[in-house]
Amino acid sequence: MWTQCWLDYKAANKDAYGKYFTTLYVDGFKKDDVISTASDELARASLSMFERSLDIDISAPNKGIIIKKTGQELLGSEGYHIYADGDIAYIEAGTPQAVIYGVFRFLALVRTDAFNDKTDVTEIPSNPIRMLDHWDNMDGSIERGYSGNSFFFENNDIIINERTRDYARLIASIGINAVAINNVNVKEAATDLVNKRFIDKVAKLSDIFACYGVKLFLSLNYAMPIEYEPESADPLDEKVITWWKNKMKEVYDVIPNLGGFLVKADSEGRPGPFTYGRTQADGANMLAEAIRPYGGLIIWRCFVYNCKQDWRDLKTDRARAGYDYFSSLDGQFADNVILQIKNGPMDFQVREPVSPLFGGMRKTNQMLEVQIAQEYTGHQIDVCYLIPWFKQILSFKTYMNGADDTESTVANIISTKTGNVKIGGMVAVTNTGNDENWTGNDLAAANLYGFGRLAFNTDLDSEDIAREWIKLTFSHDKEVEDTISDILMSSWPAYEKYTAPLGIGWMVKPHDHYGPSVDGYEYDRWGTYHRADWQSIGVERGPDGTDFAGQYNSPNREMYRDASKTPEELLLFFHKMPYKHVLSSGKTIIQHIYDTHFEGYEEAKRMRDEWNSLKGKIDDRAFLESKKRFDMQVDNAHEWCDIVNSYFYRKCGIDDEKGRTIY
Ligand code: GCW
Repeated sequence: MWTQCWLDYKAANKDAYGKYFTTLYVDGFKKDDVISTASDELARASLSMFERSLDIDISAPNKGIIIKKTGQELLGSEGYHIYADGDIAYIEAGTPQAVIYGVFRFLALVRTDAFNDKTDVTEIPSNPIRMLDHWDNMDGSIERGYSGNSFFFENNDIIINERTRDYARLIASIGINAVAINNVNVKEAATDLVNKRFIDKVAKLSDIFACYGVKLFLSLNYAMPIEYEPESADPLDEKVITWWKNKMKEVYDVIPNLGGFLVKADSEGRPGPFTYGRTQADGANMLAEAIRPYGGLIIWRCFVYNCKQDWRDLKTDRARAGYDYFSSLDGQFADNVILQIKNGPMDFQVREPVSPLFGGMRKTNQMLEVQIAQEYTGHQIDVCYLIPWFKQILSFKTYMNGADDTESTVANIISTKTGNVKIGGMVAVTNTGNDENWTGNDLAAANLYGFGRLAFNTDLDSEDIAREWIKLTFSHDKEVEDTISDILMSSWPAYEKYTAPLGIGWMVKPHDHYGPSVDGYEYDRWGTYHRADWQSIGVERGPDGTDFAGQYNSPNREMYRDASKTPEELLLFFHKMPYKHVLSSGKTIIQHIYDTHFEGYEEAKRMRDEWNSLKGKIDDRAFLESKKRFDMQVDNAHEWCDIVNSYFYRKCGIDDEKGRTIY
C-alpha cells in the first residue's frame, strides 16, 4: 500500500465544520466525470473526517455545501471562489475543472482550521500551465529518481491501477493541470507509446487524468521517423512532414484529449534538427503544424548544448548555449509551441543565475523548468526544501523592456502577464516513485506540494506553504509545526553551505551527483568547471572570459560583468577570483569556503537533532523514515566539509583563521 500524503483525511473539527458536511447540492453543472470526481472527494472527506456520508440534494439545502456554476468572466476557466454564508459553504467556479481546485482548496482550509464565516477566497491560477515531468522509463526505472521505481511503467508495459487514480488526485489537489509521464530521453519501448502497441493503454491513462482536470502529455522521440519509411528526421523533408501528420492523426483518433508532446532534441546525444542543418524552430514548428488540427501543444526543451567540450578550451561556455541557440529565433516559433527553459543556464545546481533566455525572448511562449527530483540537491536523502529558491527565480527582474522595466520578472513572463504571448507556465521534473510515501523522504513531499501551490499562485510565501503542508501532513501541534517549518526553511541554505560555495556548482561525484568530488567533472567534456588553481577559483564569464554575462539585459549585464557588482552568492559563477579577495562580510573567499562548510555540517546536525525531538509527536513511520535519512545527511555534510576544505587548503595553502582541523 501507499500513503495519501497531504490528503490523508484524519478527523477534523466537527464543532466548527460538521454542519457543512451534511448535504451537497450541485447547482448549474451537469454531472460529468469531473463533477463526479469532485463530489466523490467531498463525500470521501466527509466520511473520513466526520464519519458522515453526504446526502446529495436535488434542491438548495439550508445547510451543507453548494457547488455553484458562475460565468467565466470573473473566475476564468480555472479560478474559484469559496465563501461561507450561514450554514452553507459555497464553492463557485465556471468549469468542472475549476470545481476540482475549489473543492480541494475548501478541504485544505477546513483541515487547517482556516475556514470560517468570514472566509472569502478567490484564486485564479497565475500560470496557464502547471506541469510535472516524469523521467520514468518503460523498464520501470526512473532517471534521477530517488523514490523507488515508476508507478506508470514496469517490464516495458504500462501499469494502470488504483495508484494511478490516487496520483491524479494528489496532483490535482495542488492545482497541477498537465503531466508528462515518460522520460524526455525516449528510449526503446517508449517510442512505441504513440504506436498501436501501447496507444489504447495511454488513452486509458489519459481518461483517468481527465477526470481530475489533468492533461496527459508524452515525451516524443524526435528521431522516430528515421526508423520508418522516411528514414530521416529532417523537419523540412516532405516525407517526414507527412509522416508526422499521419502519426498525429493516428494518435488523436485514439486519445482525443491528449495535451501534446514534450521534446528533447539535439541534446546529450539525442538527435534533432541540427543533425540536418535546420534550426530548433524548424523542428518545433514542423511538429506543431502536425498537431495543430487537434489543439495539441509542442513543448520544446531549450536544454541544447554541446556535451563534448574540451576542458582546455576556455572560450566555449555551456552556460551560453541556450541563449546562443534560441534567442535569435524569437518570434519564429508557432503559437502552439512552448519553449521549456531550465531555471539556470547550466543544470539545476543548488545556485545558478536565472537563464538569460527569460527576458531574452519577447515573442515566444515560455515555460520555466525546475527540478524537484533532488538530483543535485541531496537525492531526497538530504532534506532540501526548494520553494524559497523557486521564489527567488520567479522574482528575478529581466528588464526585458529596458532598464526602468521592473515588471518583467520571470513570474510575469511565464504567466503571460507581460502580455506578449498567450500561453506559458511552470513545470517541475518530479520527485515521485512507487515508494510507500511517494517521495522517498517524507519531507521531500513538501517540494511536490509546494511546487503545485506556487505554480498556482506565485505570490504565495514559501514558509506559509510549508506550514500548510505540515498541518495537512503531520499535525496541528504548534511545536511540531514550528520544528518542521524551521528544518524546511533552513534546509536549502544549509545544503548550499556544505556543498558548492558562491555559485560555483558541480563539485559532485560524476554521473551519480550525490556526495563531493571537487575535480570529478573538472577535466571532462560536460562543460562543468570550477577552474580552481593555487591562486584563484571561478569561471570568468565577464568580457575577459566567455562574456556569458553579456547575454543579460541592462542593468543585469553590467552587474554580472563587473565582479564588484555581482551578487556574492554568484560571484564564482561569473568571475575567477583570488582566494584572498575580501567579501562584504569582511572574510576572504577562502575563509568563506572554510566557514560555510563547517557551518553547513553543524546545520545538518542541528536539523537531525530537531527532527529527533519529534519522536512520539508524529506518525512513527514518517518519523523513522526521515530519521534514517537525517543520519545519512549528517554523514554527507561531514564528507563534503572535509573534502572541500581539504582540497582548497591543499590547493592554496592558506590557513584557516580559526585553526580548525583541515586535513
Ligand atoms: O540534469 C541532466 C540529467 C540528465 C537529464 C538531463 C535533461 C533526462 O543529469 O539525467 O536527462 O539533465 O534535463 O535532459
